Amino acid sequence: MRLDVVTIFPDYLDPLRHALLGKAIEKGILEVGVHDLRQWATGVHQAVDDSPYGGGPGMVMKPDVWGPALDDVAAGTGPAARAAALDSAVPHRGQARHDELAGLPAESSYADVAPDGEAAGDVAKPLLVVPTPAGAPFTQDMARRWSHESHIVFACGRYEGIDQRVVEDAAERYRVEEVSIGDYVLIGGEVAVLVMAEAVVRLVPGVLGNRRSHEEDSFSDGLLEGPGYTKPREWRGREVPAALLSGNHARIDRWRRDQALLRTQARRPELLEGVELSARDRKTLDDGVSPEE
Ligand code: 6GU
Repeated sequence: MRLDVVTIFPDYLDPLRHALLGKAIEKGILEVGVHDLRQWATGVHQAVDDSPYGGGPGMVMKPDVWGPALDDVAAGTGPAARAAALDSAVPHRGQARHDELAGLPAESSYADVAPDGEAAGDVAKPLLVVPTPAGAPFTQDMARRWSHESHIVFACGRYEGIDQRVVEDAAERYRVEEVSIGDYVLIGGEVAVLVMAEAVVRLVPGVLGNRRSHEEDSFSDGLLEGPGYTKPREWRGREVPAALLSGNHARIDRWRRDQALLRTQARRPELLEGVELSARDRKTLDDGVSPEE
């Protein structure tokens, strides 16, 4: 999977190199390019924004800067062809490309065949994600779908957003999604990109050591995940719940399901509407306690 981020604050994306995502880069599963939008700015002031038509506060990011930037990042041309990979990134498919090593602009730096047996062609149109508080909610389902993409480009807006024509025009070269990570306003899309990149990349096979470890995540069955415990068995006078010490796997599974149900009822009751409940599930929710307790 290749991720490209276009931003006026490239340093903000440094955490993509660390921990889980850095590991994925080192393993060759992930390739990351961060591009400074100002490379596409023209004129003496290198302006990337201007006052909004119709008046009002703030500034809107200029289409004549974003348009060429997204063209180049889709094609791997122009400024997008060089200095794309972060320090720890190893180019995927194992080998550095000679044009990159020579610092030469290539016709296209990206492989033109999508992985996972996808044919090159229209399905190979990269996904353009535009983070905005006015977007559709980013969900675990979206993260799962995006984990199969071969190329995702994130366009980080600041100020009052990007001229809307950029999003419309980009649909010629990309599949475009405007998304929000929650009902609050951030200064720009950079932190939202870190959130989405981590949610997506951890689902790519080979990134997490244990494949089962996301089958039981919160949301994977529509419920919040219940509490977890490790040694010691008693700590500061608090015991690990007896069901977990029973060695009876049916009882343990039932207890875990009950904890997930009760926690979801307490914290996110609206999620229960999307979950298929057995008679036993309903009894736990009605009683407010697990029968395995
Ligand atoms: Cl994706 N961007 C910005 N700027 N603010 C947000 C957001 C995204 N999601 C919630 N608030």
